[in-house]
Amino acid sequence: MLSILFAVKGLRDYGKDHYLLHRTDMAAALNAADKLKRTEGAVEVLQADAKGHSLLKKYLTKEIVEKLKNKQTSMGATLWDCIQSGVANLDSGVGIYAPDAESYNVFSDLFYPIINEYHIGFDLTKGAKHPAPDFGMDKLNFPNPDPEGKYIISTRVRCGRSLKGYPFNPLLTEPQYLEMEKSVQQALAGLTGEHAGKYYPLKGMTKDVQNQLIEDHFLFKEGDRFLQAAQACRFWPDGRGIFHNDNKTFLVWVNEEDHLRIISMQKGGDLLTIYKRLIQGVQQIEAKLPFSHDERLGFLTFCPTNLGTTIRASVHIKLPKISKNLDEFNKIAARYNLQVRGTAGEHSETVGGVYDVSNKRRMGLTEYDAVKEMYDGVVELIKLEAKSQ
Ligand code: ADP
Ligand code: DAR
Repeated sequence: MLSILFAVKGLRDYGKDHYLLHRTDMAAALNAADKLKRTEGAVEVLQADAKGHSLLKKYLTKEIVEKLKNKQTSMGATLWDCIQSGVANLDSGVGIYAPDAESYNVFSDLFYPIINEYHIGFDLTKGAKHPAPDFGMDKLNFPNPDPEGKYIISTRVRCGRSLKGYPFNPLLTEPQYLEMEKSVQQALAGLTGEHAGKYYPLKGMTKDVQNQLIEDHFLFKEGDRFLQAAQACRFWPDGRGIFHNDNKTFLVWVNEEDHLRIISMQKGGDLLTIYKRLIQGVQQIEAKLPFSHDERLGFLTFCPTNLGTTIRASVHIKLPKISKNLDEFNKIAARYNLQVRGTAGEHSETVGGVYDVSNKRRMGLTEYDAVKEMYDGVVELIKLEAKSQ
């Protein structure tokens, strides 16, 4: 028991040092022996926290640690690089990230059961393969589910893309961040029509401009402790930024959690217009930049929850009757494979009863299916709200 307490205390102290060092290259600070020691203590730390409910806690066993602790990918990723965030943040929901594309294969004994559980109904251990990309252009039909604007405040559809040949955050060097930013900025400068816009590096952006963009839900938040502990914030804000068109209805995040987050959004519930704008934007960008795609996993991302289609289609919606009790609301949403987030997105609370409701699944279905799953679920939630007392 004493050893567990020391392990937990050590990690808690380690956690503090961790955040102070996130601006430097942590790989130098945490050598291989450090990483191995923490990996060997991880199961005890996770299991000692009674409140923890992460998928990492559920699936990281001593047997898996023994089997994977000395493995490395060709880019040098270790098991510790995958699990460090979930061990430092015991309240994680998932708790694991891939330091590079190869990690999904080298550490598949841990990634696969976590992927199978998160992406409901998709089972890699039974040979499942993510379907080929299909935006469903031949069958788009999403009439506005709330034409009178009684419930839906705004709608957003985003996807993630990784640049082929580059690792993910924990292994990226500062020169790589800068070179990726340069090549993405050049590609985005060539966008035409309603997608044309301007790139704004985070470095040099005034705090007022940055905070207003975040407040308006256009720009990613800063200081996410899960990403910090995953070594996703090193050299911040170098190489990070946002592209958007004049109307801020088409946006691209550069080097936040993923290399690219491509976003289409606007006020109201006109999902069809928003989804079409995203498709056209992705098609323009993929003609200029090679994306990292896997035969079995689909489009590759830093977090396993975003693999496959990488699509998160969401509405900001007010459903005061059925969302009165949040636990109940989450259960209702889960019936339609929907996920409820707070007004400012992940790890946030609701403000004024506005919830971010989106599809949870991103693997084992097509891009069209993922968007339709959100659409169909939101239609049902509105019906339930309308007939509730
Ligand atoms: P992601 O969508 O990239 O996975 P988050 O959950 O952090 O990440 O959400 C990112 C931002 O997008 C947050 O500011 C969130 O409020 C905003 N957002 C999500 N859905 C909508 C929506 N339908 N309308 C407006 N803003 C939205
Ligand atoms: N915060 C981490 C990741 C959950 C999924 N969200 C992402 N990838 N933004 C957790 O384990 O809770």
